[in-house]
Amino acid sequence: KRRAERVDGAERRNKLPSPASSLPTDPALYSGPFPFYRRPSELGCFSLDAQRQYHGDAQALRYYSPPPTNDQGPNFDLRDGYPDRYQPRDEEVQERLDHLLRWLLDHRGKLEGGPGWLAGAIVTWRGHLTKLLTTPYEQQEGWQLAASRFQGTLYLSEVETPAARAQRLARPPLLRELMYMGYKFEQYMCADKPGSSPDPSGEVNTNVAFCSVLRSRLGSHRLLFSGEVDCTDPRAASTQPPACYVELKTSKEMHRPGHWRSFYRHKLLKWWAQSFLLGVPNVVAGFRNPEGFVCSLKTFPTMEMFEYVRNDRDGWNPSVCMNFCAAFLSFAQNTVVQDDPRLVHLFSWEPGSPVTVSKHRDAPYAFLPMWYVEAVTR
Ligand code: 0WD
Ligand code: CA
Repeated sequence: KRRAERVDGAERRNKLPSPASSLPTDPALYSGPFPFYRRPSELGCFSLDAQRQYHGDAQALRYYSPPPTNDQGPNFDLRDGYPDRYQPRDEEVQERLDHLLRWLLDHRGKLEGGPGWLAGAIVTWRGHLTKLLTTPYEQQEGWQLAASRFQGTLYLSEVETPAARAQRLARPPLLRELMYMGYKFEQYMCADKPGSSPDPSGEVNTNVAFCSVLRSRLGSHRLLFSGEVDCTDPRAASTQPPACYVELKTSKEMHRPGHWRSFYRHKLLKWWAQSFLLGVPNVVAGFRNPEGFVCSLKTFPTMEMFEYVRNDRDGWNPSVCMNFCAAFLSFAQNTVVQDDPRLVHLFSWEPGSPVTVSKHRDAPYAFLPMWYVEAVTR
């Protein structure tokens, strides 16, 4: 009996600290100094065509081609072509990490940092990291992230929450048109070739995408992620990606100081998080009037966005965003210890609550496809 107790005690002492069961998201808990974030470097890219088929090249990359600035300014009708020249992507198809895994399968043997690098990395979409960055300030929409460890690497893939799915299926017609207008703006601002002009007479097909694949590091967390890039600026000071990339956005025209304040507090936070992660230096906004016309453009350098809220007590702080993201990645690394592509830890968050975890096996949460697991295992 005494021996059994001793063994128990020894086991207890040798046991690794059990991971926390939840993670708080209050901004006040993450207001330390800005953590280390390695300047993202592009490892490669891929394209998705009009049929949403993968190509291991830059064929879908477009070129920034703003209207000449000598006249009165733009007059883009964002509703033109809706709905007859609109081919929206089928949102019922859950692609999860598939396209990024296809790229990784083709390039994993030649990654810089050597063969061990990937085993210590986190693989995900940039959009998932954006959601983590904005979590301490988000008051509307929760999220779910599925996590699996496989050959050391931690893979993170978003799961559509039941609320988000319900909202998507009940999306009001005006909101559908507003989504189209964002893509139409891209068509007015981008050309297919470096020297040419935009052609707004064609179709808007949201299956088409150009994705950059990058490497970075947040604190001790190695990152390999991919993000969709709107266009490259052939006249940018640096021709080296991601420094030549431009993000395009539309937003409502603003007329009162209160409108601008609210824009800085909410929209600019999301714009900053998305472009900062990938290293996109400029976001070009088109402001649309109530009739759906863009009559003014404004460039927001990503590194200057924080200045608009620096002295605002209800503003956001980049350090809080990055510290929370680093804390979540540590939380996930410490929670997902078993190496098993069929095992999923589901991290769930709703505004006003901490991040919680649940454990699942196989369908519907397992997301690493068999073609990937088998190809990497052999
Ligand atoms: O599996 C999933 N749950 C998700 C997959 C969620 C979000 C995106 N994706 C896919 C998209 O289909 C796309 O191929 O990942 C790729 C984009 O990844 P990302 O760059 O990490 O995503 P994000 O930064 O959220 O969005 C970048 C752009 C958007 O631009 P705006 O200006 O609206 O932020 O990607 C487009 C959109 O143009 N985009 C999408 N396009 C089609 N379907 C989607 C989507 N679900 N989400 C974003
Ligand atoms: Ca965009």
